[in-house]
Amino acid sequence: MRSYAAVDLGASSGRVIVGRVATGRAGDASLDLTEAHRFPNRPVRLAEGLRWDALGLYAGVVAGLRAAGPVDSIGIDSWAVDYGLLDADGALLGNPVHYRDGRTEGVAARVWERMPAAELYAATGLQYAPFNTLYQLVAARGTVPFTAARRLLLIPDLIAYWLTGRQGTELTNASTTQLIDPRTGDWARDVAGRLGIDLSLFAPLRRPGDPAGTLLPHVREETGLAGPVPVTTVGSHDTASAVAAVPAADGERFAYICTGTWSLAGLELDAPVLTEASRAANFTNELGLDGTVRYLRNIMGLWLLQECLRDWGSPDLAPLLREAAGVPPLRSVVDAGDPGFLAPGRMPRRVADACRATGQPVPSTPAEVTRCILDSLALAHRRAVEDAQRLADHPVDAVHVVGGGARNALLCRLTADACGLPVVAGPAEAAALGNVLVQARAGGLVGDLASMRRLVAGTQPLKRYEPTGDRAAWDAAACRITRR
Ligand code: ADP
Ligand code: LRH
Repeated sequence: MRSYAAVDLGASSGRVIVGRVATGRAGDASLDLTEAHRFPNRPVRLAEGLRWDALGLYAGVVAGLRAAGPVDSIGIDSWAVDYGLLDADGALLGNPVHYRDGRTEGVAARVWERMPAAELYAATGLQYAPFNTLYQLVAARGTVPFTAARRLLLIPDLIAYWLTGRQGTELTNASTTQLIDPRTGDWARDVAGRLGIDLSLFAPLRRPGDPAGTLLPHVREETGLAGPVPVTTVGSHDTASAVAAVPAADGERFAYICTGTWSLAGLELDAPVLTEASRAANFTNELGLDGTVRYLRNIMGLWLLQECLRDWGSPDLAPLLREAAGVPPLRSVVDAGDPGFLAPGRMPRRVADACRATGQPVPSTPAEVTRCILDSLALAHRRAVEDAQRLADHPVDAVHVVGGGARNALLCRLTADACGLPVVAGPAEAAALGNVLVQARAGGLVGDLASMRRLVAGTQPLKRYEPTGDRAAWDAAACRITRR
C-alpha cells in the first residue's frame, strides 16, 4: 500500500486529497481517496484588476499536506494558462493575474496582425481564448513586474517551486500557453520568435512522471512530513489529470466532459486536428498523458451557476437543484460558449438579458435561472460532442462526465438527453485521481493509461444515465440562440 498526496487547485476550490493505492497478489490493485483538506479559491478584485491569492493557495496546500500525514510522494495540478513571475532571486513579482482579468481585451487582434490567427492555429492547435498565456504575455509587456521578471512559472510549477526550490515547466500545462507545437510536444519557437516572446523566461520542460524535487527543510517542518518526500511531476493541467482518470474501458469510443468551473467537452485523440474547420469551430488541441491530444471546446460551465449563487448570497445547492428539476424544460436557453459570460459579476441579470435579447421568456426565480443555465450547458455539451465527432471523424458511443458537475444529477440527465447518448458520471474528483495515478505509475504500481482507467472503473462509484426524451426539443432550443 502506498499513499500519494494530490494537490488539485481548481478555480473554485483547492484540495489536498490522499490516494491510497495497493497492488494485490493477482496483479489487481485497489485505489481509495480521502480528502485531507479543501479550501476556497476566491479571485481578489483590486484597483489594478482581478488577481489570484497565490500565497493563500500555498498556505492551503501546506495545511493540506500537514493534514494528509505521511505520503510517498506529492503531485500538483491546477487550472491552466496562469503563471507567476519571479525576479532574479526567485521571489514572486506581484500577485498572479487571473485569467478572467480584462487586460487581454483587444490583444488578440494585435497579435493576429503579426501572425494571422490561421497560422497561429496551424502552429499551436490552440483555440482562441482571450486568456491563453500568449495573449497574457503580450498584454503584460512593458509592465513593471514583466520587465523585472527573469522566470515565469505556471501555477502548479510555482507551487512545486515553493515546495522544493526546483523549477520546471510541465508539458501538459505548457500546451495551454499557445507556445507549444502539439505535433512535437516542444516549444513553438517560430511562434515565440515572431511574436517577440523570450522562451528563456520558461524553465525547462518536464513531463508527467518526472521527478520534481523533494520538500525543502522549512516545508518539512511546516507540514510535519519527515524524510526526503519527493514531489512527482503529474499531468499538471487539471484537465489532463481529469481525462487520464476517465473510467473508459479498453477500446471504448467515448467523449468526455470535465465539468467544474468550466465544461471541457471533447475527445482523446492520437494526433491534433489542425484544420481550418476545426479552428472555425474553436476546438483546441491540448496535450495529455502519453502523447495523447485533448481535442475539446471550452464551455462556460458551472461558473455560470457559481456566479449566480454568489449573487444570491450562497444558498444551498441541493434544494435549488431539486426545485430547478421541477421547472419546465428548455423554456429559455443561452449560449454557454459566449465569452460575454467570462467576467465575474451580476450573473443572474446577464443570463436574463441574454434570454431577453433572443426573444425568449426571461427566467426570474433562482430555480428558473438555474434551470436555464443547466439546460444551456447540456445544449452546449451536445454541440461540442457532435462537432468534435464530425471534425475529428471519430464517432463515440458514450459520454463520460467527470469533475464536480458529475455530482449534479440533473445536469448529467440533461446532458444524456441532449446528446442522445448514455452518460457515465464520475468520478467527481477525476483530476485528483489522475494526479494520484501518475504518481503511482512513477512508483511502478500501475501500468499504461488503459490500466489506470481500469483501476478507476473498478474502484470508483459511477452512475449511468440513459438518454430519454425528445431530441427534437433540443434541436428547436438550439435554433433559439444565435451562435449555433
Ligand atoms: P473546479 O475544479 O473548477 O474548482 P469542481 O470540479 O470542484 O470545480 O466543481 C465545482 C462545481 O461542482 C460546483 O460549482 C458545483 O456546481 C458542482 N458540485 C459540487 N458538488 C456538488 C453537489 N454535491 N451537487 C451538485 N453539484 C455539485
Ligand atoms: C479548468 C481549466 C481549463 C482551462 C481553464 C483556464 O480548470 O484548466 O482546462 O481552459 O481552466
